Amino acid sequence: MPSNKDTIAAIATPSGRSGIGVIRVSGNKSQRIYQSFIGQEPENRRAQYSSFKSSANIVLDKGISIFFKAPMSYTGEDVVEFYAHGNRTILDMLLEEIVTQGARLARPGEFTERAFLNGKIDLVQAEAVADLIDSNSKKAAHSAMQSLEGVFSESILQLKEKIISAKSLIEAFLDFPDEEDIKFDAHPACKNIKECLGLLDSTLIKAKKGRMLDHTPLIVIAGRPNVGKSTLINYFSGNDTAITSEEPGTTRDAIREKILLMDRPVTLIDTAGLHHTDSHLEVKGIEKTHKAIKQADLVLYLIDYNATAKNANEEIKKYLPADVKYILVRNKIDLYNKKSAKKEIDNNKCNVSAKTGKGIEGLIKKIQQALDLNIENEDVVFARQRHIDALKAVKKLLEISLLSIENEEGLEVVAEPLRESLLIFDEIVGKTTTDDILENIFSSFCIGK
Ligand SMILES: Nc1nc2c(ncn2[C@@H]2O[C@H](COP(=O)(O)OP(=O)(O)OP(=O)(O)O)[C@@H](O)[C@H]2O)c(=O)[nH]1
Ligand SMILES: [Mg+2]
Repeated sequence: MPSNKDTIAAIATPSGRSGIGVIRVSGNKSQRIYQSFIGQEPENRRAQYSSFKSSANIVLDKGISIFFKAPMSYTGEDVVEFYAHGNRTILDMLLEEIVTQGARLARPGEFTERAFLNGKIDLVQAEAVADLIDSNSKKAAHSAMQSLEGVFSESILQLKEKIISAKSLIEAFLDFPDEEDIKFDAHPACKNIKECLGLLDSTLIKAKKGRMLDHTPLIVIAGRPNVGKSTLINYFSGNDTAITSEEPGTTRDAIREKILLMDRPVTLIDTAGLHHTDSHLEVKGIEKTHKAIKQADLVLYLIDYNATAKNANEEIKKYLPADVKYILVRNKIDLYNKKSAKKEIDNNKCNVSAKTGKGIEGLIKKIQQALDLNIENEDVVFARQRHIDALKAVKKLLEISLLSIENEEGLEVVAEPLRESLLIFDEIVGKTTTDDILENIFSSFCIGK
């Protein structure tokens, strides 16, 4: 049975060739393992260049090792890191040797789990470590880094303190026996709870926006055959992702491409043209188009520039479910004379040429607006769903408490929801937690972190 007392080891860099590969060891056997590898006692936090030798005195590799004495280490335990050559076979040999010296292989996220259990970081910060590693845009990385630095935990603490003071204001009156006839002054407690609700609302807005950073929106390019769908995906991806041709019905399968739109990753799907056909293959492709449209966060519905508004409306009605967000994109404007090209100011309409790139910048802005992607300069919190759910639960409890004050219910009834919300805050930062929650959080980490 694995225990928190075991010394753990893992390769902390991805497999494949690289300049260096890192092996990390944590636990009370770290010092002994260092000594056996390097042949001398470690100096705390000093980089040492030397051979890494097996217990049979064979040089396995040469590199740098650093020993971090507890508690001033990532995990809070004795830690040693070996920086070897980035070759999987070498790293496997070194790891095998470390295991023979008494360490066991670490589970995913076990180093960070120990950092949490040893009080080096709270649970929100531990989650931020994984979010930072998984982040796929500058904004996401920046927000995860802020959480790791404790910004989100600090706002949780502020909320908690406000509730504690509201609760103590109420509990102070609970101590007076009824006969002393001292009347409860609800005003200060109400003020605190209302301030807390205001702070909670702004934290929830930031957290919900931050949640978007974790979601890669799906944008489906749809329309009748030959309107330029594949040409558009190729323009966005900057390469020949899809075959284009003047022959209608060229695209048969849905083609996915992940791109960055103003530093935000989005998935684009080029689809088979929508129309009535007897071709068995095309029918299969069109079924996939309908499926993709249903899953889309946004559809770019392409029509030819000279299509009438009536035709466009009929197509939209026929092919797009009512609840799907879409932008009507008139393509091939390069083929039409300037006079007839009117500027589209409508938010869900846009004129472009997928061939020349004309109007694409405007289309990108409309996509950003439609998907609310434009959070580059906004203050967001890289929150997880469990944080949002917890904050919402606290909001409900505070509202119940306020209502109880207004209804002049007993002070015990007023204080109880405040007590419950404090427990929720403790769960967010991991002051109280269950094995299931920890297992859920740390199992999604990579090995070696
Ligand atoms: N002039 C001009 N031609 C375009 C433009 N976009 C696409 N085309 C041409 O229109 C034809 C059809 O383009 P595709 O991108 O293959 O059209 P599609 O909608 O993917 O067609 P299917 O896959 O058959 O449904 C090709 O010959 C393209 O070169 C544009 O903006 N201007
Ligand atoms: Mg196509």
